[in-house]
Amino acid sequence: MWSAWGTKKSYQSVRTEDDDQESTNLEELKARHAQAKKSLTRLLLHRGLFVPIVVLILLLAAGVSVAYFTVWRSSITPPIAEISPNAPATVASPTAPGAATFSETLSEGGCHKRREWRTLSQEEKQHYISSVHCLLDHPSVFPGHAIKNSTLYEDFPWIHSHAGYYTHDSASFLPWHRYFLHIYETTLRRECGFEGELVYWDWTQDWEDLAHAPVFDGKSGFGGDGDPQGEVTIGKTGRCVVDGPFADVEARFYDVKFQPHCLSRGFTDDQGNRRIDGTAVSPESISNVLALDRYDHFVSKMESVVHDAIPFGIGGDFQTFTAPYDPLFYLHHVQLDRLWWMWQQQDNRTWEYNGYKQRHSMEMASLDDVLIYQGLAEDVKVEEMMDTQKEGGLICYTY
Ligand SMILES: [Cu+2]
Repeated sequence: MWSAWGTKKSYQSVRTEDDDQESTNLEELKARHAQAKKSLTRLLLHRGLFVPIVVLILLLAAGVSVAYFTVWRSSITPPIAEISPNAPATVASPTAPGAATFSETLSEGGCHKRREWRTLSQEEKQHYISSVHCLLDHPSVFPGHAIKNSTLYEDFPWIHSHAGYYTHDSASFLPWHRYFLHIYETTLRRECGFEGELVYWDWTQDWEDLAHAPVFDGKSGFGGDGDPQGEVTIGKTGRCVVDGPFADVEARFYDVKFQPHCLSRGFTDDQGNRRIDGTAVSPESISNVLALDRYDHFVSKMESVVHDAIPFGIGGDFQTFTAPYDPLFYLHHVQLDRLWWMWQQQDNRTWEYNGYKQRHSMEMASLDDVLIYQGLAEDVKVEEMMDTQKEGGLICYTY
């Protein structure tokens, strides 16, 4: 036979010599094997074991097939919860990859920095948008309320048009909205897996052509103007927003009136020009407002000049007290909050607070005043909203 160190050639020559002997052995083996097979079959039939063994083999084969099919199916089919027939194709999962980059914005004080919309990556924009959109899939926190069977998304315009109404035209305009934004942010995190911070729209960068700002992008933003060919839904110019991820938003209220309609905007003028006047949010206008040194003067100009320009320019839902139906409301108000924060940084004005306590009231404002949220969250004192980085405070962020 072939020795371990032999070449292939030497093996072949040895094999030729042993050929006859090997074929004899093979015949003998075959005969023995046939004999053994016959004996075994006879034994099985004789003892009545043949049928139970065949059944056992068939059962085992079936079990293996079912297990294999289950594993294969789960590898190609996502869980049912992920297949929502109503989810728009442009909306990614709230835990989209890339979301984690939001968390790399810690300031020196350990609080997160809020950023401008256009500095976000595509993934971060998608993550923000899909987190906001997710509120539409959650039930209202007000069971048995006037907005029964509504969504968590709708709770925010509801509270803004009720409790929030009284804070406009008063000192509490800024602190009330500061906490309102915080409630929104924590709701997004808790209910929708949001991993970032709220973002702002710095309109001073677009003031010369607000109507074409990146926030209105139909693919990477919040959709554009209402359809100029469409019918007027609300107000004088509000028409259905038909592009972007929020074109499916159904607003049931217009201010305090029950008037179901599509999310609407209207900034195309009678001549068909898409235009929003940005004079009030130009860098010059903003620096004039930031130069005011009394809180009551500052808050008044902030609301009546800077704040009003955007909702009245965009029109539709945004221009009334149910403005938070428009997702841009939040980016606009974070920018207003940022300007207040900038104003507070000058000359140690963090704790400056004066003016009238609330709308239609002649009572003077104080840091002890309570800001009311009617159950959307716990009420808080104005004092809690003055420093965005107070140790042990309710809020922790910077710009
Ligand atoms: Cu408001």
